[in-house]
Amino acid sequence: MSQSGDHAASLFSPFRLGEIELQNRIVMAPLTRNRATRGSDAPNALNVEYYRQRASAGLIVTEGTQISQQGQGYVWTPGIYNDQQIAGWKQVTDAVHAAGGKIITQLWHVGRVSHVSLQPGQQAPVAPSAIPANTKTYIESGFTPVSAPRELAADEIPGIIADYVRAAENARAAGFDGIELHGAHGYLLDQFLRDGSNKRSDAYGGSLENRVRLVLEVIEAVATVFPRGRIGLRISPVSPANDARDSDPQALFGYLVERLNETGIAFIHVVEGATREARDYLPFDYLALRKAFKGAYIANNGFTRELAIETLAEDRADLIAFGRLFIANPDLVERLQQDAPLNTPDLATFYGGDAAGYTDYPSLVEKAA
Ligand code: 8OZ
Repeated sequence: MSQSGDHAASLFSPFRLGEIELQNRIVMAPLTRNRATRGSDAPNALNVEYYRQRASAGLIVTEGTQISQQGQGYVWTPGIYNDQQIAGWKQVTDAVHAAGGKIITQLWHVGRVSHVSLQPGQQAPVAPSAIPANTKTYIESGFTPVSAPRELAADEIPGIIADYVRAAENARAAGFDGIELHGAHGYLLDQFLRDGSNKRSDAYGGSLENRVRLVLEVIEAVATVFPRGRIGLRISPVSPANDARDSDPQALFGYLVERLNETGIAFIHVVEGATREARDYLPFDYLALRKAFKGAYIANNGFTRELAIETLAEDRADLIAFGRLFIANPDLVERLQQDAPLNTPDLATFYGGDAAGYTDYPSLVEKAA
């Protein structure tokens, strides 16, 4: 029998992720969709329906959700820093739980990947160092280069950590099963990790120990709100997304994982290769990270059914996160189980808009009707 015949079952078997019981090994990856309520950046009924439709995933990781207005980098992304946003998210978690699913939120601070029009008082975005990223964001008027950032003063860092703590408290109040810290794709935490964006000479820059400091401090701070078994970190070791660069990613992420073991967090969620592009973009030993890390390993980026099954069979991951396939297939789990054909995602409706290309992809049942 083919590998998919013999080993497919593991993809659909339950898994205990730290303290979270999952019904299968399929994770819905965090996906930016820019459909929060305009003006408040609070989740709304359309967002509730979108997540409810996808509740058969073993675990949903919400789209990146800014911990503060300063942490926002794109228009119409949801926040989790005020009561209206908490109330919106509560509707989402209630709907997912009622449908038998589990959902954690991805806490996000974009750092230098922002635009003055999104920032409090139209100020410059913040970063470890005053180095602009060579990347674009989108604002109401469309795609635009990001604004030049200013360097964070050391005495501002406790305020950012406090924003993470408030966001974690809000996530708990909103009924989430846990939190994922967005440490990938060239956003704030990743900017601190990497020597291409972090040129600081204080305790947060220079040595590996100093560059991982902020991530570890944020973890310790949010661990006062959620148990460690409900906290994870997303990383993208070689992805060039948003101008992320480091002179030695293998050493950096190898060291980070050793330090993460001391924290006892439940998982790392690893974007393998270049985000949305080649998995073999640059050589990197992901298996070394998996083996070094004591918690669970969620693998992501460009997975097919076949590769997911093979990856679990070879014990290269505990869980597989699918992004684009979940955009187009609300019942992805059912389709993978049946090895049924998949709907094709429509790039034109990924970012912003209404129900079209968001909640109107048909399930197998709807298609048959
Ligand atoms: C696509 C568009 C905007 C943001 C990421 C949060 O790359 C994002 C994102 C993706 O992690």
